[in-house]
Amino acid sequence: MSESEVLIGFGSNLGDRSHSINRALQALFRLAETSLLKLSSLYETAPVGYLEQGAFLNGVVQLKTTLSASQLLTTLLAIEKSLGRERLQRWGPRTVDLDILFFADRVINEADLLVPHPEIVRRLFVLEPLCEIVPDLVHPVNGETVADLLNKHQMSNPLEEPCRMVSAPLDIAQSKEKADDGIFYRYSESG
Ligand code: A4P
Ligand code: MG
Repeated sequence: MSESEVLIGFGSNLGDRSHSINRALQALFRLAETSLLKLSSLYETAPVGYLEQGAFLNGVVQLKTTLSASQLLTTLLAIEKSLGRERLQRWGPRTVDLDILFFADRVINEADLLVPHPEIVRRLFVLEPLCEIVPDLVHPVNGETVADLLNKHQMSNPLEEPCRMVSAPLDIAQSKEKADDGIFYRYSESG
């Protein structure tokens, strides 16, 4: 059975955002075919795309999985749904959004799945947490590292509001022993 290393971006801007993110990570963590490798810090970020909505919490997780890319997508959509996600508006508010950023070094162009995620290079809220955990990862389409992509993005968008780190992740080895806790970040909405 072949295993792939994948990167998933997560975001939430509705309700108890860190609670939704902790639950989504716990659901990923519990998948039999999957283990967690690295987890970024949690960042608070200004909304991109549709601006009339609340701030997001964003981060990135690296997994090892024997699922195929389409099985992983189906699983992510099911986790989003189980956490109350309703698709009301493109780029609009969401309890939790899970995107496949990279799936090994594969390039996938299917009707329901684009990998690497086409927006990576334009999104500070993805590049910053990615760079924290996998700065040397090479983008399989343009051949540049994540660190270079972040650097370029920052040079061409000097006025963009920076991501604000709000919580370091709990040690993953520690979380493995306490899988039932489902606490990956300790962050409270009231600050
Ligand atoms: N899909 C295709 N490729 C992928 C992929 N690599 N990973 C398809 C996941 N899904 C992929 O997604 C619609 C369909 O995209 C899925 O059913 C899948 O078949 P969606 O999440 O329902 O649609 P959406 O979120 O409304 O639109 P989209 O384009 O996915 O939006 P994004 O890219 O998820 O962006 N600002 C900040 N600061 N932080 C954020 O997290 N997020 C968004 C949404 C906008 N602004 C944001 C943030
Ligand atoms: Mg999405």
